[in-house]
Amino acid sequence: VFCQIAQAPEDPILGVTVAYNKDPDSSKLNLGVGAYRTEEGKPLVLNVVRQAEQKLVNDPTRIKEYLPIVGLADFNKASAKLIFGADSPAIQEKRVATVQCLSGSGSLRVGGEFLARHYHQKTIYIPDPTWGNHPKIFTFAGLSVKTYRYYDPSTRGLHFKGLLEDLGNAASGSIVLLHACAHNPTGVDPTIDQWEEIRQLVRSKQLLPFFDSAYQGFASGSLEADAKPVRMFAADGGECFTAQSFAKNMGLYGERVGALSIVCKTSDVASRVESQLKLVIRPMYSSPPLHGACIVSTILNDSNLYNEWTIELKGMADRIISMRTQLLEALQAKGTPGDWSHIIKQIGMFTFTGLNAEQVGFMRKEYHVYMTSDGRISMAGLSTKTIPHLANAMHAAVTS
Ligand code: PLP
Ligand code: TYF
Repeated sequence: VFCQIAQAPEDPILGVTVAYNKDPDSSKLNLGVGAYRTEEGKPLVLNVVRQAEQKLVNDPTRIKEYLPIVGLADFNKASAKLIFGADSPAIQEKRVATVQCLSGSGSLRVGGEFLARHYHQKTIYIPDPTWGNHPKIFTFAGLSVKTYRYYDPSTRGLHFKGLLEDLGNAASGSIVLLHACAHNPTGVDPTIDQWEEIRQLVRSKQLLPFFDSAYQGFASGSLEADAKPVRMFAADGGECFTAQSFAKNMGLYGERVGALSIVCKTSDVASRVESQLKLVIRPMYSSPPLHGACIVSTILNDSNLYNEWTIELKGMADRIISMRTQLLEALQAKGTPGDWSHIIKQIGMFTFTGLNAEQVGFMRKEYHVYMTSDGRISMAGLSTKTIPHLANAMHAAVTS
């Protein structure tokens, strides 16, 4: 058996790191994967995470029992509060079913499979472009994936007209995936006024909104501002799905901690929805991991740690924003042809540079700069020290 099995290709994003690791050049730069790095190029464990872990380790009552299928109750409550807001009517009316899942990816997968089993419409509209894992997650969950226009390469901004047209033409009831903030890979988000128009269209066509919130706090540095679009939808009384990740905003990547929340019409519906989510989760992985949920719960439920977290989070967001300014200034100083102002207009972890696959290939070969073939660079992988090298590579790519 398996003698004929084909070698699978590397993942388009994670494969960039594989190639980077094999490169012996000392000037190499990995701007592929969206993972935060310090100014020294090192992964960062937040100080509040260390403190929470100390508290957990020093507590002799902590045991390693299985969590329930739906995960840690205190974590679930605090996660819903974080994304929907403490004063959210949906939470107060107990209309939200929240289950702890394996980070953002697992939350999307569980939500997708729940919809494939229990929702009358099996089509999900995802933005074009979107995070490369989205179409795969939803297809394997049993949904049928279509796209809506999102990005306009000619303006390097939102294709708002195309978005409204495509969602306007979607069959009533279709599911719509929306990036809550810091759209990956484009770094282009709708304005609040545009979100309001999207919300009205979604509700008038009875589309079902499914938010992917992987960057709360990372876009603007404010947890509240980045949750605004989700809160607009959660506050209008209609249904809303949200997949939350703590990978980036708490730096808990490998702990795989996240949550799926489903806002329902009544508390009775929410409790039946939760009972069905358990039937999705049990045969998939039985129950979620304990450690990451305890860390998040400790931080979110302690006002001192929470405040410290918001400061550290803002520090990460601000460093990324400062990388944007520095990169733009470096290109302008070199007189690199073209308008590069989108570098500071886009938000979140990534800049969608507009460089094409050939230029990306050139930069990898000649400058050992690694990024995804769509021209996305992770701003979090840059530092003041490495920006000149990137600017040289980009300048050469567009002038050679
Ligand atoms: N959704 C988007 C848009 C992302 O960019 C990511 C990670 O990069 C995820 C979801 C999920 O990540 P994780 O499963 O590590 O939470
Ligand atoms: O950089 C990105 O867009 C993501 C990062 O288990 C990622 O693909 C990497 C590993 C993982 C989840 C997300």
